[in-house]
Amino acid sequence: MEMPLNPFKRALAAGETQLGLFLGLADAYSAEVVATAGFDWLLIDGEHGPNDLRSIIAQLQALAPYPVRPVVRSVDHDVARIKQLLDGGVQTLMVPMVETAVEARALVRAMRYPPAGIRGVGTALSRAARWNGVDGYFGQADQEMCLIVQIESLAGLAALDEIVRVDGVDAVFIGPSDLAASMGYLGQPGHPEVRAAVDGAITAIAAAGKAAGVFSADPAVAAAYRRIGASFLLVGVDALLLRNAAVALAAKFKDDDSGKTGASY
Ligand code: 3PY
Ligand code: MG
Repeated sequence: MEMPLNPFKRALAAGETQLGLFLGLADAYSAEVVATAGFDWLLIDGEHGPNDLRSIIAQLQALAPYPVRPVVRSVDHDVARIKQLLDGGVQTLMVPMVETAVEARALVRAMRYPPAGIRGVGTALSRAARWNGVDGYFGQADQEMCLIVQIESLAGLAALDEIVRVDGVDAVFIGPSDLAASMGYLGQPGHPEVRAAVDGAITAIAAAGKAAGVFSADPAVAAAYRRIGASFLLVGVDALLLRNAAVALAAKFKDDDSGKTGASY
């Protein structure tokens, strides 16, 4: 069978705007519900979301029939864990907390087979190669890999110019929450100094010819990031959508019903 291609990598390279949502519920069934919503990409979160390898693969399988691009965020930089994600079929990997060009180069190598990198060979066991069913897998695997590094600390910002120039880094995603914490503004990703730092980073990434990404659930802020060059955005979190709708519904009926409890349907 043919090599599965990576349309998200191509969309980022073409500068197409990609709107996405965090998947933090760690569930294939809810991922499929979201797949029907019209987002361009979905971030299966292995850093903060309660995911493991099996739940990530199950979500990839659930999303596969839909015209939405999956991206997986790894828990950390660990090469062995990254190898399992790649073998599980992850083609676009987002890695949190990248702070040096050395780290970025190591991540590029983790995603490539020798001689370009150090990815281990186990295609008989890997969904990525469809268990040896993909013709010419080794000749095509590296080029379909897409690496998104996250800059989300003062150290990362200081090294941004070098990191963005690393060959094999396809895109850089700014994490405003961790960046705010690193700047002394824990819980204030909208603080003017944090906003200015995010703006500066997006401008620098775009000027270097790489795709710049960022998270904001505030439509006005997301639009402002787009205007200065962010091309791929996360604009919400599945768990929050569910919770906010549940809170609003509960409040609405409690208000309507003078505080009576219990529900029938
Ligand atoms: C952050 O804000 O720290 C993230 O990782 C995602 O936006
Ligand atoms: Mg973060």
